[in-house]
Amino acid sequence: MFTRFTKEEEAVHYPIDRRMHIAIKPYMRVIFFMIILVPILAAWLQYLVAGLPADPGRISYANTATDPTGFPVWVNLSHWVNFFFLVLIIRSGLSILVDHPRLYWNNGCKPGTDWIRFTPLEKPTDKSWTAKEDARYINPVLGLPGYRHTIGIARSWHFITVPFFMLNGIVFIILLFITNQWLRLVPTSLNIIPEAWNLFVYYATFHLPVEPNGYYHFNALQQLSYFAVVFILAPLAMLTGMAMSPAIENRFHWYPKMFGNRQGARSVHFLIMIAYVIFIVVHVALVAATGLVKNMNHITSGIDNAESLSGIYIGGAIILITTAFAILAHWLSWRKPRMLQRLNAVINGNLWRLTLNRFKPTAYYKEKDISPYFWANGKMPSSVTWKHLAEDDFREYKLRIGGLVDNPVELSLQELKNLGLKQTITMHHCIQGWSGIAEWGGVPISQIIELVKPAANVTTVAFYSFGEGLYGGHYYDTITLDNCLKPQSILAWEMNYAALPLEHGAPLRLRIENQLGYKMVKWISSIEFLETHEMVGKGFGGKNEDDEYFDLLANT
Ligand SMILES: Nc1nc2c(c(=O)[nH]1)N[C@H]1C(S)=C(S)[C@@H](COP(=O)(O)O)O[C@H]1N2
Ligand SMILES: [Mo]
Repeated sequence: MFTRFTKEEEAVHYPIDRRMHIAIKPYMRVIFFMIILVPILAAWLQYLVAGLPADPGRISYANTATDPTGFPVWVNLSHWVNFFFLVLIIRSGLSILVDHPRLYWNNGCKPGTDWIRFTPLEKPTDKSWTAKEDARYINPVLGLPGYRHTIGIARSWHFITVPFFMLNGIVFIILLFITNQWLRLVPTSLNIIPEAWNLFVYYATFHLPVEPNGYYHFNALQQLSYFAVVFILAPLAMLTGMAMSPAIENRFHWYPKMFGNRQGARSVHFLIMIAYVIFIVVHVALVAATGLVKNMNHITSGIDNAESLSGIYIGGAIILITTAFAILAHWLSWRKPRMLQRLNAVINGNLWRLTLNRFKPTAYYKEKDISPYFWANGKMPSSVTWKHLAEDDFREYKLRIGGLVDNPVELSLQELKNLGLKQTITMHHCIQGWSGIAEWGGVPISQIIELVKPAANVTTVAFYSFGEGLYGGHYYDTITLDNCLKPQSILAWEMNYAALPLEHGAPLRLRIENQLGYKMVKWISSIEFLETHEMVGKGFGGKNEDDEYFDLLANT
């Protein structure tokens, strides 16, 4: 409706093969089955053998003087604000997910070791298969912005909305504890566990227990699940989200280990989303089954009344607004992507530059950590020049280094090697979601900087490739001078102690370890020192930033 694709964009975003297929490994299927089925079977067993347990509703729902009364405006407001942002976060998250439609429990992401994949395709073994080719299509009704390989815009939506979601949550929790409303959510007695179980036996066997009036307090199962959503799911979602950031992983190596490893964090992040979706479905079903009109009045206007339809109208209006915003978001995604990209950079790029970027990335991986597999990405150069160079093992290769420097040079591979070798073992983070640990050897960019002597007004270094971008034109990216000077920033000709393979960027590629993979230009042809990144390409700092609206990172 609001999307206008050019031919090239259509081939990427709206491919012929749009099948969605979910394949879960048997061992994970068994685990999910157990988690869902075992409690339900136990409930049925108890019901069939011993009958329904005493209805906890009759025992403990007498109101006491300390009970919070009613729903203050801030509870209702934050409930719906939360709903509004959660929808945006889940939908943009789905778009991000299908850009690398596989989840793993290991850092190396070897195809076949995924525990779930959202693609009908196994990785082909008879031809090269890049992560970009592996990306899948998602319907724009489900995903924001949907279609295929729209991760740049999807990330903008995800990261623009997350701070609001967090802020809403923080304000909610603060208000919860400065009033007595926390008593609704936080269990104060261990009795809640057997009580919740008894209620579960009711629901699982299709019985409705006596309901407390939610105006004063919730039943035990309701309290436990609301508690879990606010105090477990939401914080875990934030922590696992942060564990996927290269900027964090490279400085605080222990951090993703809280979830096993970086891919464990990504898998848990996904499972939290699933838990949210299951919660929403059950929550809405029970709200409807236990007195829709009254419940809607509680959570909208805050009145305890089972006749007035005002709650239905207000709730309905909020759901309509959320849907209308989804349509607006779709329009913005395709008509104003630059605005979204910039807004994300203003909110998160600056935050990131002012905090994490001040820490130096450190190396800590050992040889034993090297991944047995490493995805390749990007289009191999099709240029005749590069092919000729490759046929001759790059003996004729000359790296041109120029721009605003006192001493422009052209260096052969051997001359580069004579400058010195630095080896690091690091984790690579592709924006699409996969990772891999490899050894990289090459010359620190700081050495090159010393050699060419950039002018005082240089802030940025551009790296140009022999290869092309997704929509044609030379691939390039820019790195700030500050980042180039970090010890982990190297021009690499070695991968895993052997010559850099052609598909991974021979003869020379960039390694900037606190950045996402797309900043690390492969098949480098030349380097240029610049006053700002705005002077090359479309001026956004790189081919992906120009054409695919990828994060502007430090280029704000
Ligand atoms: N020239 C060029 N360099 C590129 C790309 C590309 O498409 N062209 N893709 C980037 C991306 S998105 C990633 S994740 C890494 C992948 O490096 P690898 O193929 O060694 O895994 O290369 C980066 N460098
Ligand atoms: Mo990437």
